[in-house]
Amino acid sequence: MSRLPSQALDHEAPGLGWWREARFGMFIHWGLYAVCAGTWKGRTVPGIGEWIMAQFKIPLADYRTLARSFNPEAFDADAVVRLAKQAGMKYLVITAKHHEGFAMWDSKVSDYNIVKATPYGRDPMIPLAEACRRHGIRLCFYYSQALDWEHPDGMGNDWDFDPSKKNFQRYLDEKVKPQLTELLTGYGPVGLIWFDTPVGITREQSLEVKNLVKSIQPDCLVSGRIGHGIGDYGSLGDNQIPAGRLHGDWETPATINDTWGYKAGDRTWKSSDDLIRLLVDLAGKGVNYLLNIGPDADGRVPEESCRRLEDIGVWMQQNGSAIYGTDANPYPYEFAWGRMTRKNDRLNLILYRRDNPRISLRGLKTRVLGASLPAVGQALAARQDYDERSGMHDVTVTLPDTLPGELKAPFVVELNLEGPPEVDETCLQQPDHRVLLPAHMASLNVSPESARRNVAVSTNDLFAAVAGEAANEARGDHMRIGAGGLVENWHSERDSLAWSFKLCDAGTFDVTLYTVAAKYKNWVGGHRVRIRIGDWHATAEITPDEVVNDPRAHLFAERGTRIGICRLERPGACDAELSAEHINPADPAGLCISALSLTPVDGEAG
Ligand code: H79
Repeated sequence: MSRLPSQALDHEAPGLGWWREARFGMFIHWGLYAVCAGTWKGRTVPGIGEWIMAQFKIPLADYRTLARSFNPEAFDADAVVRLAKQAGMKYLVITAKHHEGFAMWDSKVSDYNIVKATPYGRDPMIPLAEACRRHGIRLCFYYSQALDWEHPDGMGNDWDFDPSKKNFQRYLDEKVKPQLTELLTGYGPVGLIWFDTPVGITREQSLEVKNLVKSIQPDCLVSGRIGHGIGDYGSLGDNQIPAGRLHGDWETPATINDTWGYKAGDRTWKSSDDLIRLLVDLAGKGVNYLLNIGPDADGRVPEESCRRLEDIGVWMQQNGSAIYGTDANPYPYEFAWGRMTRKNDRLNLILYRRDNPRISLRGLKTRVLGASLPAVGQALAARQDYDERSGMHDVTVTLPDTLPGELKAPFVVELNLEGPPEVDETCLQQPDHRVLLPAHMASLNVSPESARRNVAVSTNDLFAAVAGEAANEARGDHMRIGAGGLVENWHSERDSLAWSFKLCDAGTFDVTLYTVAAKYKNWVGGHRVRIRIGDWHATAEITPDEVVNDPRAHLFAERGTRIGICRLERPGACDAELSAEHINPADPAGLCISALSLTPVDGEAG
């Protein structure tokens, strides 16, 4: 069973239907930081560009002069919306006000806005709203409700303003609420307000802000980062890819390179293929993908972003039916061959490669009525078996000898079922003989001593606020399964993990344990673990034997450690246990587990 947290809602948000159907949206980060393009007085900001003011503690009096040279004459609202539409995106979220505090619309609340303070002198949200209406894209606004480096009472700016003199409520009343009122009354229907980084905001204050939104536009959604678990849907961490299916409504905001706001030197462009895989990966886990572009100070969208969005659009044209309006993979785990989504009585198998003449699926109990390649309307032969001795269900679909020319990986194989899919939710040995035991499917054995060290996480902790928007988790400082599906915060040698799984064929396996670093931190390792699988056991030191090269590991460094060779003689129910003999105190993340994998040694298994 999957133990990934679910987004606990105290209500069913009205108007969430379009958002669930959409699955894919465009994020736009645009503000004064685009003028710096990542550099201030010859110094380039490490990391994300829109944080330059805070990173260099630029005095407000200096930062605000950027407005004088902000003249984005090349901004073409219609072209931006067409770019989103062509990419297959269904909603668009633009930074009305980011942490810097600068309003990107004609705000009467403060002159610190694009109309009053720049030579441009126009409100880009007007043509943007019109273009969204014209092209059928939902217009949404990002609004930083807690961090505001311009207002003396906003959170975050402690270089111009004395934190001890701040009255945060005054900032909410003087700036946040009147500005949100403008955004919700001046531009027609707003799909959602994307709140972010709820540092230093109380539950009551988050509720006040949410209630204000609903009082003006009852159907306008609020993002999970409003704080305190009261959003209409959950927000994963920036660029976070969970390890398995999530329950409830989730979204991951993500970048095409590494920055959100335009940063001239950031050349870390993900490939179109990687971006398509990320979209597929998230859809398979029931997560919306909100993919960012950062226009420059002229208002131009970087060429690299445009090209990648066009590539995604071509793929979506052909394969969108496996993404839009779908639910997560009914299996709690992911597959080596690709991902799966579900729509009613249909399963969409999205294959990353065509490296086998057949695709086999274990554990599907529902009868398969037919299989096809929907993109080319070609039926495929499918066989379904049930082995009474092992209790194992098997489906095998035969792929054509060569894929039709217009089909490019990842490609979709559709399975039409007699009813809603019913699947075996235990970890199963896969048809390629591999066994993957993901951390989120483990049962945790937290010792009473560890469990007692439960602490409240302060809402002033920036990382807790962003990475832990899954704020509804009971957070303690003991071992737990985080929103991303990792076993994290393992600091006690008394704690352990266990999995049960089904083995179909006896064999000899390479056992590898995958461990992860804290976000943005280096991988440390150096722990000693003990692993038992059936009667076999081994101890090992966590060393970086294999570098995981997966987009998911981009911000969360992941390494595989070879544990040993294990022989499993008896097919059937098996179990595995992982315990810690020594946890390296030098690792800030503690022991953080992604998965245990058993790979058949060549020529042995089966
Ligand atoms: O809008 C984007 C980011 O600016 C915003 N969320 C996405 C959607 C965001 N707000 N807070 N954070 C991200 C956390 C920021 C962490 C960091 Fe830093 C900023 C890491 C490096 C720069 C703060 C400053 C922590 C270390 C240095």
